[in-house]
Amino acid sequence: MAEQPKEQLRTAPSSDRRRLLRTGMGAGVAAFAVAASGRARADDPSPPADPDWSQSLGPGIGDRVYGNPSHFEKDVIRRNVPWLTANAESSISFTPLQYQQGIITPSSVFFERYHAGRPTVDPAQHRLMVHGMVDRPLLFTMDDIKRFPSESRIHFIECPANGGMEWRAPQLNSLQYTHGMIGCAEWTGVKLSTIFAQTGLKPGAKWVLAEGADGAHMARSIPLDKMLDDVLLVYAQNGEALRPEQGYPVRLVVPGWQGNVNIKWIRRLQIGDEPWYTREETSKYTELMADGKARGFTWPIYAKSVITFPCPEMPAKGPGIYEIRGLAWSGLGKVKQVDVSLDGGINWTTARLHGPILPKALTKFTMEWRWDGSPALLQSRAMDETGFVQPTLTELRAVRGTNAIYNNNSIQTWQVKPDGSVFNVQLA
Ligand SMILES: Nc1nc2c(c(=O)[nH]1)N[C@H]1C(S)=C(S)[C@@H](COP(=O)(O)O)O[C@H]1N2
Ligand SMILES: [Mo]
Repeated sequence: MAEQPKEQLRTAPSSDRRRLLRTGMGAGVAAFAVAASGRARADDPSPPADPDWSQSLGPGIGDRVYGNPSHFEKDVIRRNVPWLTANAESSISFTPLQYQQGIITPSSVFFERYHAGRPTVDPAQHRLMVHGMVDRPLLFTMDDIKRFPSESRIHFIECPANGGMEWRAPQLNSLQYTHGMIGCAEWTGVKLSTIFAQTGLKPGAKWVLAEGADGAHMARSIPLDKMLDDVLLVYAQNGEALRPEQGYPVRLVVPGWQGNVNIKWIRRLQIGDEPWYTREETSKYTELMADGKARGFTWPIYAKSVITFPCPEMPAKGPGIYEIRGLAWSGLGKVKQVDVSLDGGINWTTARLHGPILPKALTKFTMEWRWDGSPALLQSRAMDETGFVQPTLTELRAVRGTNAIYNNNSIQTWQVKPDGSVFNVQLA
């Protein structure tokens, strides 16, 4: 908004200059009142007048309390789609991305995915067993794990079923439900390479089975190369202990790879020379292609982005100046560029990327938008540092068909109507 004439900025997007002149207050104060409330009367009790609460004491510091958001922020919560799963134990809740500011997802609203509910794991009792093609099979306590040299890194975790409901037609008019199976956090833990340096690895070792302690004993075969490259055994999230929802006391974070390999409540790592073909890599998490064959072991999350403002939950409020905001990510590395279209992909403008731009992390983008109130079709398109460009849904369907559930990284279209309301639509 830097090149905006000063006058327009001072009176704010939706101001009415005639109303300003009628207030009789100082010009600067009047402009502020109009900007904040859309109304300005000399007898208005709201600030800059002093309301009661600004002239008395508030509550003092608490004793041993864990803080909560303001109660005015009560809508910022995870939500689930009741018809999506048969029960709450094998289900998913969605991150309220429409409220996320910046790249970090607060731990309290980070999406949750359970195959057998959320176990209560006592860290004092928990053990991680490392065995198979190793020189020294070892059992690690949580104290053992925390003594090793640590790493803190910011990464997203996305379930590949994110957007899976949208393959055939738009289903849910909500950013939270079309894109909320993702979160990005600062994770702290130990590199797997540090753990394997303790156990040693036998020649020929190529695969690692990672298994959870929950009732599902969710287990995935992961190539040893990836494990040694950048995988972390994580015990902390956003500066505090991992949340039970995210796998307390310890989980895998497999940067850039689909959510289900990020095994939570991890209790076992077995080293082998071939994959195990568990239920999660045969019946589940394979992709049924148009020809009826299924492909398996599709690990990385490819370049993807979405506009978070405006969106169905966050409509525009009348013509004026806005900042289109969004998030972009890639499991292959850093986001290099994001383009935004206002006309359904005919014309594109390069958006501004905001730092930090980190590999395999959410990246914020913005673009100034002067909206004249005419209908618009908003889209964003991410490109990552490998040159991978986020596809349209039509392009994706041509390759993958419509049997698919997983890995829908297509360009999202938000239709903005003249009244500012926003709808999830798909272009033919
Ligand atoms: N042990 C175990 N690990 C698990 C799961 C599970 O049900 N059990 N769900 C997986 C799936 S499918 C996803 S998408 C991610 C979600 O991580 P989150 O719940 O921290 O968001 O955890 C993965 N790790
Ligand atoms: Mo998932």
